[in-house]
Amino acid sequence: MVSSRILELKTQANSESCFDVEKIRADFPILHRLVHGKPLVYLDNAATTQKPQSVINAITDYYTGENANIHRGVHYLSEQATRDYESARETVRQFLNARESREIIFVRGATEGINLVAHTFGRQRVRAGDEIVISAIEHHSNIVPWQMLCEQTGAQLKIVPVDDQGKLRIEVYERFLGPRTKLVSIVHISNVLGTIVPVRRMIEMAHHRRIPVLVDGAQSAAHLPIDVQALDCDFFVLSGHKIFGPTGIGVLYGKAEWLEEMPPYQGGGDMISSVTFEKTLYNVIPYKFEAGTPHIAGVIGLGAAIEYLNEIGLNVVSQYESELMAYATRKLESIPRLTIIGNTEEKASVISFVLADIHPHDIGTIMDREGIAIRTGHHCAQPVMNRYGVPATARASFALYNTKAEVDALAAGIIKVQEVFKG
Ligand code: 7TS
Repeated sequence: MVSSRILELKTQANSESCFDVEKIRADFPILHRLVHGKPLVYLDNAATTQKPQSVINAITDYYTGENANIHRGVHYLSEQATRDYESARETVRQFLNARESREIIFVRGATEGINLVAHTFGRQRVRAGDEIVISAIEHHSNIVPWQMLCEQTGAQLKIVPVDDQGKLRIEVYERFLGPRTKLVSIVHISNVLGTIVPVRRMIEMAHHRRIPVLVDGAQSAAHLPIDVQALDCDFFVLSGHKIFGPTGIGVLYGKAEWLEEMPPYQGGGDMISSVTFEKTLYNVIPYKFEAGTPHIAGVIGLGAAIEYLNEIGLNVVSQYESELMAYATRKLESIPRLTIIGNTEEKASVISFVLADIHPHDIGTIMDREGIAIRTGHHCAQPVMNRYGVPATARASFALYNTKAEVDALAAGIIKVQEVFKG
């Protein structure tokens, strides 16, 4: 008993001493620039995160000293580029704790990952009368591909509703799961409400009925440790640019048994094992899904981003960010005429809010003059706006390099907006 308490204190002390936010900020060159003559306060991390120097260096080093196409040359540079590309795949495998690296497919981002599954798994398995279950708090990229599939096949979307706080109504979800359900595709963390969706439990419920589940991890992978084996999800997607890596690169994880069964997504080089005009034989996974020259520099940059995150540790990040979220929530709640949209207990990294009588776009514009970058609009989640009866929200979204001082600047900025409109 005593020793476990000592261990707990040691772990706590460790995580505090490991997390030095100023040291982390020093790794991100852009955080030191001015915007409109003021220090940049970057609170638009749900849209994209900034890049540490190590990621920028990895990309520069690749183009400076190693650029070559992969999987096809016997020359030195091609072999080195291939090694680095494949070693990044292994880095991603460990990051997600996938069983095998062939379960890791490089795509352009979360959007392409979802489209890939809709086009392959979806077209192969979904028929008229079937159902696909999503939720009321999805990003458009986890709505539209399924709508398109439904239009093509005659299948139907079932939308799990959300309560006033932003929590999914699990009892309705459970009722939706039935013999016609072919897939559940569900967000892990909402990009508007910040809700952490209980995906583990939802996957378990779906698996009871042998229904596969895709998890949209676009907003979770930078904030929570992900273990696809523990989640037991069938598919998981993420975007590199939201986890401190480059744009244009992302990951689709899929269980090998699904990926092997699925037809290819695009045809071209690298995805074949042999081609004649009569018949083409496809390559093994993951290559079957990686047609054409991939985003090699992007993959190498993503590998560097994950190595950067690994050095800090997502457990430590998650603990730091939840303290920052609690601080920011208290601070914003104390501002009169401000309403936070999304108030579940389980929230991460995102605070959406509205101010009485002031359009979010005006909030964003005035904040920008203060050097504060927040997002305003519908955040590519128009159904969420409709659900809460607002045309748009202002959204502050946090990452591991944000500080309490920046939260104070945000709050001061909001008060300034209110003063401008009072005047
Ligand atoms: N899923 C979620 C939950 C997202 O938040 C986003 C992007 C995507 C999928 C798509 O990611 P992409 O990298 O393929 O574009 N979300 C946001 C946002 O909140 N503001 O800008 C992009």
